[in-house]
Amino acid sequence: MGGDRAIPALAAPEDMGSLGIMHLKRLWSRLARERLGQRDGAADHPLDQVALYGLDLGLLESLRFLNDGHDFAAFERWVLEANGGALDPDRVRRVNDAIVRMTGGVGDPALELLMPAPVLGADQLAGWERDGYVVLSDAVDEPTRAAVEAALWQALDAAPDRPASWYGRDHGHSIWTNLVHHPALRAVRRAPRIRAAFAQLWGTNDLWATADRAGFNPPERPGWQFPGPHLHWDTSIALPMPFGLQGILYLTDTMAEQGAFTCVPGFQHRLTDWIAALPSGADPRQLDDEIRAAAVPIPGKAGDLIIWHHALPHGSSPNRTDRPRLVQYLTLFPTGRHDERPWV
Ligand SMILES: O=C(O)CCC(=O)C(=O)O
Repeated sequence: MGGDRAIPALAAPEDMGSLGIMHLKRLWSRLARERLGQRDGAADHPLDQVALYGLDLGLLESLRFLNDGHDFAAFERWVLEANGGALDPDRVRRVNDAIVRMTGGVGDPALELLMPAPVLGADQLAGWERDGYVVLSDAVDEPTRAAVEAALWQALDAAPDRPASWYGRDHGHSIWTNLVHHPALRAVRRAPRIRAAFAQLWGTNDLWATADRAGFNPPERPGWQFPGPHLHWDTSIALPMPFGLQGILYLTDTMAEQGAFTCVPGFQHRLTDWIAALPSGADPRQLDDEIRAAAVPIPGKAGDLIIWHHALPHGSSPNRTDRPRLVQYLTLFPTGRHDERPWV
């Protein structure tokens, strides 16, 4: 922990620290200054996202670590540790190139990522336009899927054939787990078919995958009721709603009643009118019965990825089977894309 209360200078984005990564020192110095009352504005947020997600670091865990007041050397050690002790030089090059481009410089044409071949067919795209979600089957190959499933069982210290081990886990009464940094989850974030699907929907391959968690939704039983998430939005619902995507990978076959991902198909087309029709003073996040009745659970096979438009109210659902639901959450977003709307 840094005991020094002197306000550090705001580092330049191109300050590479000892790991050779741009922007990390600036992020550290900005937050250190903020803790001492010196606010430097929010203009850096798109850079934060690329630097952190580019290195497989979650946004919240990173901010939590930095807000604990560690010095920069400790932050660099933490970054290295989260990456298994070594950084992939290609990743570092790509992160630095994106930071250069985002701060007005010229990127290296050799690092430009061409659009991959499309993986979503005409029917899927028509369904996407109508419903605001799409299911990509075989999103990862079987060894990649199986490795994440195994990593999750191991992280939970649980086993498929020991139902008693599915409950009482140390992350509490939640379907979110703490499993983020594992080579198997990282492989999913880099899976070519997943990237191709997001590239197709975004219209660019200049994308970054979020470092998000794995999830475990066990069957309900006395003492363990489904804790949510119930239908909600993760984004501001200030209008106009920009384009945005979220995703979930089923690690095992998932029936509709097995705690499946649930959403209100087509709501991306209705959001504006629905908000306009709300009685004055109504809280739009208190979803009404009509919306709840329109929510549909989306079953899928192991290896299916569901991508949804972030304007859809969505959530998980109670698991009424005898098998748990195992998933990995992730989304991919373009370089420089950052939602600056106020939270509504
Ligand atoms: O786990 C699920 O099915 C829903 C996930 C969710 O609500 C979210 O990612 O915001």
